[in-house]
Amino acid sequence: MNKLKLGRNAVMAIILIIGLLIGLVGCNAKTPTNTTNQAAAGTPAAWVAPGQLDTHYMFASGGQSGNLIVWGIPSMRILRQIPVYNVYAPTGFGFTPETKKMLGDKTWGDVHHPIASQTQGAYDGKFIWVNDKANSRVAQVDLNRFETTQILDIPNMVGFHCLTTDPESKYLFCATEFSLPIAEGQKNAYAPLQNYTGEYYGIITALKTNRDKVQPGQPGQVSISYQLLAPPYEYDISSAGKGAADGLVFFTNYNSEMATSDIEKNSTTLPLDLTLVVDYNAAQKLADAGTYDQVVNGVKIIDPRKHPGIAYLLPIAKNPHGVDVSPDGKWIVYSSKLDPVVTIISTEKLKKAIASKNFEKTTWGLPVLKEADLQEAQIQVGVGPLHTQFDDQGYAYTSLFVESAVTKWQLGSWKVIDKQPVNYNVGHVAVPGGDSMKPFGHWLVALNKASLKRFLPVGPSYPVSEQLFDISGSSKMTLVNETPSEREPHYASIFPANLIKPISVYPKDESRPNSIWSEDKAKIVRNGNQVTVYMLTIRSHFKPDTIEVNQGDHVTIYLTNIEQQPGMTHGIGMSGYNINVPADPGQTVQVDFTADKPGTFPFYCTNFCSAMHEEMAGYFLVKPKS
Ligand code: CUK
Ligand code: CUA
Ligand code: CA
Repeated sequence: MNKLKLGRNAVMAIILIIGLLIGLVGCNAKTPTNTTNQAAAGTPAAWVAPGQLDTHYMFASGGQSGNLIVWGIPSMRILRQIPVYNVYAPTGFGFTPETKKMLGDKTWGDVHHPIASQTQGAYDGKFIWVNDKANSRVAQVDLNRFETTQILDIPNMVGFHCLTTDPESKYLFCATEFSLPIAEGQKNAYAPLQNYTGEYYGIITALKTNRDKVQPGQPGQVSISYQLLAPPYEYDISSAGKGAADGLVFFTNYNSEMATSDIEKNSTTLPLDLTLVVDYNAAQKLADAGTYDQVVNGVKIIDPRKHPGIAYLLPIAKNPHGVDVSPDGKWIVYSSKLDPVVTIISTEKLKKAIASKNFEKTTWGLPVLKEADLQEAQIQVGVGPLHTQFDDQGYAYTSLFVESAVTKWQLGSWKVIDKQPVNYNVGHVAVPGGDSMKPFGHWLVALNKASLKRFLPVGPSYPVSEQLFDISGSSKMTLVNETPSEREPHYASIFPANLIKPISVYPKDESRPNSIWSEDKAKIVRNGNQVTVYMLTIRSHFKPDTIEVNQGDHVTIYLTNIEQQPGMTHGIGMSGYNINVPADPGQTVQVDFTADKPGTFPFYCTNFCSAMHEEMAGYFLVKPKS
């Protein structure tokens, strides 16, 4: 998307010309402003009275904030920020040994795609996986605790963009956006750009979720299964098949031209780009049988050119971005950024063509399918289509970035039903369950990259905006609410609220290692220069509340909040040693540091827990060496 933003004017120009030629561009394509005839925001359909609960959760990408943002729908109230790739003081993320280790030396992530775990093709409310485009990582978020429980670095990829899962969420699939050379022991290996076509690769990674091995709150167990070499194109978005398309996974790319400079111009010379279709069962079978072609940085790599039956190239109209599979899997919907169309590929025709080896030619050693044979329809949705979601009534919704609108169309009849303006430059749209086999419909959120005059100004950059549409009617979509959000939003997963069942307290568990549950168990244990503090907290004190160590000691504090009242969080905050760790009711948290600075360090409870909250403090003393 970033590239698209940079080249917005150029892209606009090309598209407007195309649009004018085919008579598509009417007044809708003009830049919308606050004068568009949108319904007033916050209409009764979106009204959630004080004290009333929302009917849906939305887990939205927090972009460069590195967070997953949790909203209530339809109120658009922010309920929680779940830190994934960044230090976040309110939840102590990046302050405990486990979370420090998860983050490593990285100080940001670029969250694009929160992918909801599924069982039998339906959202099951257990996990969300999110990618980090910036640093090629994938993370697991546990919806029982609303916390990140794993961050996994993926070797041999730099900048991976898409993420998708199969209907049982056994696997996750992702692909490099930026092709690059691969080499043992290196993350960013060197090869001259002149050797691009021979020495650079696109990489597809298949991950196993191993989700059956994970108890709620336990670290994630996502592991790398294998990687596939792919032509050095720039892979954009992926969607795993389901239903009729089960076993396939689809990847778009916008640069089959293999441009390495002036990409804005040079990646737009072909009318069709060669997208990738992978038979992941066939590839997994090879990996399971121990068949692979090389191991690089610990990952088994399969070269699909040497194993026919794994990967195919499918030509799709100009610089496709999103690819989305209809709930029954019968239709694969490709959105062409630079053509005002979505192209519908028939899964039945695709499977037939693969089975009968009806290929046009070979490119990069991979068979190329004949698009004209597979195409079911091409729908004129409007200018700059990016992503499509589905509802439970047989309708599809495609975002139009350039036109700043959402088009509603019908599966099967391929008729456009409605188009509504959004404000402004929409990226993804999200519908509850809208990428699964069981969409719930009713709401659609447009995750816009900007807003024009919709909110009070906050300096030279505008807030981005998220706009809520009621799509429950059979024809018109109605704008009912909107809110500014964190830059920059991409995808979101929306759930009916009853699918999400977080714990309200950590149950008291005396067998939990290092926890203490009564004041007589509070103690400070010295072992050489290791000082271990077993501390508890309850309104309104810490026990022990005085800790004295020698300069140079290594200190570990296990703090157990023995409260069992929901919402009763305490926390330990201490300046001088950069300590800030909240403990939710019933939780045991760990603080680990070396007391290398002598002095007196008051610590205090960071959460206003009672009338005696401020009295809830203690002293940490470090006796100077000399
Ligand atoms: S991408 Cu952002 S609007 Cu990273 Cu899903 Cu299409
Ligand atoms: Cu405990 Cu404030
Ligand atoms: Ca292209």
